[in-house]
Amino acid sequence: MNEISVDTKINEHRTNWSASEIEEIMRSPLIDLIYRAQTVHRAYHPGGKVQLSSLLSIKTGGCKEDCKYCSQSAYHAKKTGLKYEPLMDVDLVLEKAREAKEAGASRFCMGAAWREIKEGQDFEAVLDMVRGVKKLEMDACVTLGMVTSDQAARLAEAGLDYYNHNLDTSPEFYSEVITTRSYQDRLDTLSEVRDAGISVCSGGIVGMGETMHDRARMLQILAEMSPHPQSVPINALVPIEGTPLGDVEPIDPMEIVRMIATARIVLPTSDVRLSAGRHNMSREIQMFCLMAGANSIFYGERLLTTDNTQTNADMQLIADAGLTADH
Ligand code: SAM
Ligand code: DTB
Ligand code: SF4
Repeated sequence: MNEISVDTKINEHRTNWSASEIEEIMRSPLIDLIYRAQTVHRAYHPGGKVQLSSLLSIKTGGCKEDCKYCSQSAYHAKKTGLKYEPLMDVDLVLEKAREAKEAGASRFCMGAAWREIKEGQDFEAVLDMVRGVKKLEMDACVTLGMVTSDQAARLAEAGLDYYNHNLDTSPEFYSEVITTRSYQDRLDTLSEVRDAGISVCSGGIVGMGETMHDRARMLQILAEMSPHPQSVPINALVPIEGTPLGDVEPIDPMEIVRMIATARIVLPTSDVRLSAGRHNMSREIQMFCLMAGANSIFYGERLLTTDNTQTNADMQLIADAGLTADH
């Protein structure tokens, strides 16, 4: 990739974006949007690297939250038929981490279908998992629901690099999707994570019936954080049969490209991850997302409860784009 110069005055790192400014960018002519996103991307992330994170569901199903998109909520368990699985053994998790590393992932993300962390045996086991992943010289990431300051401090002490907790959508649309915890709860968890010195991984989902304004609002709130979240996953809704959002009409894939490009522009230093939903996207759309500034993907054959793209296809995609995997 050749480096091109960028006017950093126009494309600077800001925490005072308004939602309407962001929406205007998102709706701008596609070629202008992509050009601007590429310009920011090359200035802030030279080198053409794609970061690879592997996911593992360490505790599956039976969650007390009612997130309408999620296969793991106990509210939809009868209809989804998802099998509940208790917390996995530490050794088995570390075996999976080792496999992910061998396949080329640099980060291992462990997800638990918990509303919040509870002190005790399970939390102690998760701390051991974090320590084990660090011993493998991988970045460690967990997503465990809400955390207290004490729990965040213990995770930091164990060596945790990233904590994933998504805003999911705008504050205005949020109550259409989740009613069992508030937007403020999410922001509070993110503050605890930040204050503990752990890098924040926070993004959301497109394709749940939200407007472009909702998407811009979510990006505005992420961009208000200081520092900006180090990692921003953009998920396309994976429609799961039996969930309330299981038969939502899929959005035009170009809207995902627009979301990625806009995230790249307003969050210039963040890693923007093209996350769930790639399985339903063409190779060309994924390529477009990489051109629009995505510099990270979920890598590995499974996400949490659904399939992801095959690893060899991902390696081919990265090579064909003229990029390289960041090990
Ligand atoms: N229980 C924890 C929590 O919600 O914070 C951690 C796991 S949860 C599955 C992590 C994130 O995955 C959600 O916030 C949501 O953004 C994303 N996600 C879950 N199900 C999804 C789906 N069907 N399609 C797209 N994204 C999804
Ligand atoms: C995130 O933003 N996406 C991941 C991760 N954080 C934990 C989860 C995607 C889940 C997709 C649906 C599933 O496999 O259950
Ligand atoms: Fe539970 Fe997380 Fe799924 Fe919501 S997204 S139901 S909190 S596992």
